[in-house]
Amino acid sequence: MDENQAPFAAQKNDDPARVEDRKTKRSSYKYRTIFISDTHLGSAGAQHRALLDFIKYNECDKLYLVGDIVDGWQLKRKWFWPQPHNDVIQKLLRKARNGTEVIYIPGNHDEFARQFLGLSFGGVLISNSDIHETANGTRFWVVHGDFFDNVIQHARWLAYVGDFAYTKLLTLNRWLNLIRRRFNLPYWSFSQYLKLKVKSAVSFISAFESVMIRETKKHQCDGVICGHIHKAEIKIIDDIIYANSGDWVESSSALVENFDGQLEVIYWNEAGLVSKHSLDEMSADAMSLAPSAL
Ligand SMILES: [Mn+2]
Repeated sequence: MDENQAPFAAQKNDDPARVEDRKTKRSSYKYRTIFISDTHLGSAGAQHRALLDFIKYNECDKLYLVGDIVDGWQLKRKWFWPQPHNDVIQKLLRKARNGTEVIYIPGNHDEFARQFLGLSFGGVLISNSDIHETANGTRFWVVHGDFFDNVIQHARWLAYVGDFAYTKLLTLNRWLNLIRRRFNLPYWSFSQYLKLKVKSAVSFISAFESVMIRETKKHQCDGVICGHIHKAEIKIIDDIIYANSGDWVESSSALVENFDGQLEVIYWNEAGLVSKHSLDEMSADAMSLAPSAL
């Protein structure tokens, strides 16, 4: 079966990153580096179940939090901080205590953290951006990406309106998936589906990607790792590697670096790994977003 066509297919057992947990019978994965972004803790859309499971069953030497980890915009509107969101923060801090190097790059939704740039809290270093060198010597510029998003830079109120509509869409998405869960159907992201269908969203994504590539060349790096647009990706544009760590409100996705330096996009849900995509396997149509049943 073609893996790209079957997003919910079981993974092969010869996966080098896989380590069996004898007690739980669950697979644990170990990576050189993990990149997660756009978890939007403090907003109702945050998929804390999938995220907690991901943090539990994935280990790494270095962890990048690539922005919008906490949603300060939503919290300002209405305080919402359930226990599982707290658990996510606790588990991330525990990783830092247990020897994982954690670097937190604030985004636009958690820009309050930008006042602490260069400081370290509980072993978590806060930085505006970073250069990450992979095991095979590829240099990546790691940044959230909102600095180069014109809508947010030039018309802040417009970004808030967009955020409001987006929050409504995520609410609809949540209801849809509550119903799907009741019928034992797998999670399906309505908002990601729309994003890929709506022309203006698609052209926004490609405009964002072009700007990131241009900026990466200025920084003299081989590639860029960013978040912000909630669309996990790894591909080559104009000889530069464009990688996006995705999000945990729509698609539950992350970016990982294996010990040989290869990057992969992974999709996760509350029951574990859904699918993995390396640079070669990712293509515009390989997104595992088509509804299996609706
Ligand atoms: Mn953002």
